[in-house]
Amino acid sequence: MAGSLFRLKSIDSLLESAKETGERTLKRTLGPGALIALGIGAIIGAGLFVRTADAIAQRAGPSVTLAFVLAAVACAFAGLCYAEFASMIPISGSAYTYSYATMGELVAWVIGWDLVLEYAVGAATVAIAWSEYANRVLQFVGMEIPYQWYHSPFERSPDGVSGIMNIPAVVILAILSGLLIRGISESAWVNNLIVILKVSIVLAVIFVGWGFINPANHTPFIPEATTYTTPEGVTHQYGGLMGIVGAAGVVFFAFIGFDAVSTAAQETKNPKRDMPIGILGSLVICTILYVLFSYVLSGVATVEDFRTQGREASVAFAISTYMTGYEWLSRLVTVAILAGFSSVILVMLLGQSRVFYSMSRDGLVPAVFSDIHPRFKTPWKSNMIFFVLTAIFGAFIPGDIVGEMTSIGTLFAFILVIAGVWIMRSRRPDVPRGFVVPALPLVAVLGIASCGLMIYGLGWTNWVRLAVWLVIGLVFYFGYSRSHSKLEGTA
Ligand code: ALA
Repeated sequence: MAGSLFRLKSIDSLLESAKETGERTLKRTLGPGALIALGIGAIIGAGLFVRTADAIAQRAGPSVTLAFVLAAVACAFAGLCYAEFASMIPISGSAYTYSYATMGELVAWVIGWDLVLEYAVGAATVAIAWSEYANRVLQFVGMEIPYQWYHSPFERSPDGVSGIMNIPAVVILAILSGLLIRGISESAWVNNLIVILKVSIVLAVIFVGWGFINPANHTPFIPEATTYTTPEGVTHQYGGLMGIVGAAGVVFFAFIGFDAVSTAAQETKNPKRDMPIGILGSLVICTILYVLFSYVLSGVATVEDFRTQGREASVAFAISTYMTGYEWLSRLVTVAILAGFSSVILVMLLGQSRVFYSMSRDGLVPAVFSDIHPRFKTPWKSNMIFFVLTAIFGAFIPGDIVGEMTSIGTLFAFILVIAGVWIMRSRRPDVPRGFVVPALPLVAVLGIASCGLMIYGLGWTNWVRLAVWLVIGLVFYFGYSRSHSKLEGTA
């Protein structure tokens, strides 16, 4: 039994099957600039425009800017490890596939299961964020969604109205799942357009907002350590060092997506040189933007604002409340944010169906997840199932809770990936790698330590959520996957 838990998919057979499906013949067209754009397109989203305000309100006040630096450093370590894996095992399926070939079936299962938190729950988080800004757009034309229909039952407005379900979140998930089922081709120019749009609004907020910073909002920059209880009754460490560490776990969400760069290793002209440039380049650019943006946001509005009426569509709120004369900017930002969020949701839903497609082909989840539509050639049943799952999360769970679940799940997956690269270096030094992580044991140790620190900072409620999720996964693994695995009987 112990042997079968650690049975490995052989790297050689993976490379063979990649050949059959033509994945090895991808054209090497991407240079460093294209990789950086790919990263930024997948990275900037709800993390910056919604979660930052939560991190200010619930965890760190203005010291959220330091939290962004901490999260970025951890991502850089993990990103390098992703790049080595991707250049060694160039096949879709991401961290799940890498770990199946290196740490065995059980770990692969845990990562695949965990990626549901990154992709599906992450998509729900961004959909909830989308609904806040969609309501804002409706307000421009004199309409408004009643509070109870764009909030979960666990939320309450400052004047005491209880949420029922978040309908706009379900609607956007339905539209984008439908698009995926019909099949979309990812096009570089749409991505470039979205990147330009996102970066422009971030820069506009930084430049215009700088003049509206009220120094009183930045004093003290690191609030005194205490606790804060959200209106939903969850208590967090606020202020001090732990406030920053907790906030880093929250805003870590804003960096998710850079792993998309590593998955393009096989389409990169010169992975050895371009991978680190693409990953670190997009991270450095986003970190600079994020630090400046959060400095401005926390300086323009007060912590109290972000705890009360500025809790929603926080950026639009801050501009229209404090930046007199810039209502037009608030409108522009709101519409652009909606477009930007939609592309992030799409990427996440797509990533989710790809991972479960790979798992289904390996027999670890039912065949329905790799059933391809005869005409559209997409895993449509999988898309429908994940629509239902994400819609339930989006409709009935508050955004900060799903956001933190996404962060903790992804951090855990990162730790396993970093460990995998380390293990692989000693077990299979012979397999050629397009990109090699420099100073490996050190980078791995620092990567694991920094991700672990953020998991610690997210607090016990999130540890319990992650543990419950993993236990459900293990029940499924032992009840179904182990006996249905295509490798059954081989170990
Ligand atoms: N990093 C992405 C976002 O912030 C997931 O929306």
